[in-house]
Amino acid sequence: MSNAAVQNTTVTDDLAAFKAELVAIAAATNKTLDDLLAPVSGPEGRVTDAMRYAALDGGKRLRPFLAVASADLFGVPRARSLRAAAAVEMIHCYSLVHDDLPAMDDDDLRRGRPTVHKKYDEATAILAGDALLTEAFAVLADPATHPDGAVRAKLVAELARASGAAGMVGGQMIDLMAANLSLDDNGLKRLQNLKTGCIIAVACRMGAVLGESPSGVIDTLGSYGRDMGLAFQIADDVLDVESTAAETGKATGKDAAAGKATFVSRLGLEGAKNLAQVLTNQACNHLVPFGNKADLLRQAALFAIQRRN
Ligand code: GRG
Repeated sequence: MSNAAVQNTTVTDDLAAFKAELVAIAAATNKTLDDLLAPVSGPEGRVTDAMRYAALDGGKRLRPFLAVASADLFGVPRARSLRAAAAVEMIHCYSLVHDDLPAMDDDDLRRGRPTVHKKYDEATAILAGDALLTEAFAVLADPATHPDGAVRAKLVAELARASGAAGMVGGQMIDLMAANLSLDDNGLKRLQNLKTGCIIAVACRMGAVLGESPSGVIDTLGSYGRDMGLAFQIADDVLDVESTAAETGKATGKDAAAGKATFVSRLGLEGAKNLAQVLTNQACNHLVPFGNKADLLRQAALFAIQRRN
């Protein structure tokens, strides 16, 4: 790790302001999701119940925070940015529901509770994931998200690209094949950028799109999100080794047991932590043009590597 990179950071270690805002945005996101995913009667209500189980009550809501805090840089009304935040969280929750299925990671525990297929059944979990995925785009396409149809179309295109085969789904495909691929460091970075980084980056990009920012500004926030997303994933690999299921609310130690390359297996614990710190500094450097207005985003980058769950 370069000392210059570490010294270059202007991030304060005091995350109190960030943590308070994370809690406030999480509460507002929960309310938005609760309204958008209203229960329905009739037999089809089972899938809505499963969607609510997957999306409400739990999770750090880091992606909603990033969407809202990025939009705040441009004075976007919260009524709009919270809808974008809810859409990103719906995609994230769908990905967790499908990732937990027996055909993928086969997990029984998520956010400290039984996974959706354990609580309901596999078919219901597949449908709940499908419906969260599609509902996310319905939310973005609604004029309540932004009065300008061109902005709404851009939001839809951004989230679709980040979620699909060239983004998160592509990353998940590589991950499922990873044990047989002998990935090198760059291969592992590419996998994690796609699987985890794309959705984190698009949350930031969507804030700038809502603010009707020029493409250079959208890209700058996306670069922040990409670097902090990779640091977040490295921290996840470290937590997978250093923490317990009681702390994280999900199974730990599974990647190593499956023989998958992780940042810890390739770089060692200290090497992985150092790389996460370098990426955090790099993420913060992208925020320089925004000055003090971006302090919460700086603290979010630090939180991504300091968290215990
Ligand atoms: C099934 C298409 C498809 C994709 C799955 C996101 C994902 C791709 C799988 C999740 C597996 C995993 C544990 C990835 C590591 C990083 C990560 C995304 C962790 C979960 O995100 P957090 O920590 O979770 O933000 P909460 O519960 O806080 O929202």
